[in-house]
Amino acid sequence: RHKFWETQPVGQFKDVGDTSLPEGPIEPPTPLSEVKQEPYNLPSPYEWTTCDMDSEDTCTEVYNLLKSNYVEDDENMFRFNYSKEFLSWALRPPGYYKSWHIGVRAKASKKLVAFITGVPARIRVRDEVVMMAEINFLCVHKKLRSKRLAPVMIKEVTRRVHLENIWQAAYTAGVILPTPITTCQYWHRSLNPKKLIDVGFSRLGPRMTMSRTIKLYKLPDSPATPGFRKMELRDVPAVTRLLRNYLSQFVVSPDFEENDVEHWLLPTEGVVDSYLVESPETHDVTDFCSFYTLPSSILGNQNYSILKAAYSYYNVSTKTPLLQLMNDALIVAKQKDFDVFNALDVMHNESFLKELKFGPGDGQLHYYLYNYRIRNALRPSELGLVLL
Ligand code: YNC
Ligand code: MG
Repeated sequence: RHKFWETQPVGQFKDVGDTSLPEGPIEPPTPLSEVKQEPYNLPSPYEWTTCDMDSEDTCTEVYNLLKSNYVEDDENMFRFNYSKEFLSWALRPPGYYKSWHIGVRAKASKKLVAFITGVPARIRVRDEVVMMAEINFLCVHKKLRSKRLAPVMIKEVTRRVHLENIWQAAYTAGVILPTPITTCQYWHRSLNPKKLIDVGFSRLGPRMTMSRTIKLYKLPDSPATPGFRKMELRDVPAVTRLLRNYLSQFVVSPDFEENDVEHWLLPTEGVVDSYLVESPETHDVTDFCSFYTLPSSILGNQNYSILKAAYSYYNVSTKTPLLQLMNDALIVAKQKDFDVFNALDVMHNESFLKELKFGPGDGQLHYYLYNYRIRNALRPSELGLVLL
């Protein structure tokens, strides 16, 4: 059934429930001298390119490929529209490798037709911290689909990850592959219900009028929690401590150090927003919330072309109830003119989703590890990892 994935060191469907298999790496690392030195072969009209994401022009080419060919919802009404600033942030964390930003060009026209990326991350699985690649932005131009290009791209990124002496990876996909470590659901909180209904993102509930719906989703003009403010550079040590302590309770999570927190969580205009609660009495940082900006193109609507979406990222509450903290996050997202606030049912998110009027989405998001077996699938609430 999975001609490619059956050949890969991933948990296989036939092994689900087999408790005799050990947790951890499926294959041992090989000596670096035994890693294939040349790129995999592409069909002859195409060639490999390493994408220099420092270059404005390359960033624009990648942006345009994804804008027209990346992930759509099941009904093909929306397509992710990652901004250039976002791509530049997502692909250049501390210690990134340019060689992991892989493109495919048509030899004749030099047009970029496919893409896949990795970035390095320390991921903790139970009490082991494992160096991994986070694989993202796999995309093949619509006109080149179903030609088995994706397996070649995956093998090539794997080869380049191996060349850096890294043997594990983490990734998410909307499709079921062998085999998810957990399956999560997206929940959506309307901030601009009229637009969401107009573009077909949501529907008017039964026995609901537009004006009742608008009233239902109304939010206060400003956050309620005393000491709630934007995160600043000087907060990096306190946020790192808060986050490390919080994430340690989940089975799988990133192992963030200060430089990671500075990169991934310090606010970047139009890319990532982070807020914290500084106790007005002690000046301790007690709570933290964050979301990233990922608009979607609206396909074929007369009135609107972009859906502005915020995605819940990492949130930590120690003093402010999580419900109140996330309500404040909704308020600032509304102030920033987002149309919708999305969250997965990971970590402790279930505790606020229903009460804060999030509704369940249709698509599911499956999480995977490459070359690392987990004995039993996790519950989403045991997962402390959000990929972009
Ligand atoms: C997918 N999303 O099952 P089998 S998510 C992984 N992730 O293989 P072809 C996928 N594999 O089943 P197409 C996949 N989608 O025969 C399909 N596959 O074993 C598998 N869409 O290849 C599929 N982006 O080239 C099958 O298919 C084989 O032309 C078929 O290309 C697929 O970024 C794709 O959804 C997804 O652009 C590129 O449909 C194309 O359809 C497309 O004939 C729209 O491929 C955009 C989209 C995917 C977003 C993402 C995470 C990717 C993870 C890749 C796996 C990484 C493994 C770890 C590597 C490092 C290891 C180390 C160390
Ligand atoms: Mg293909």
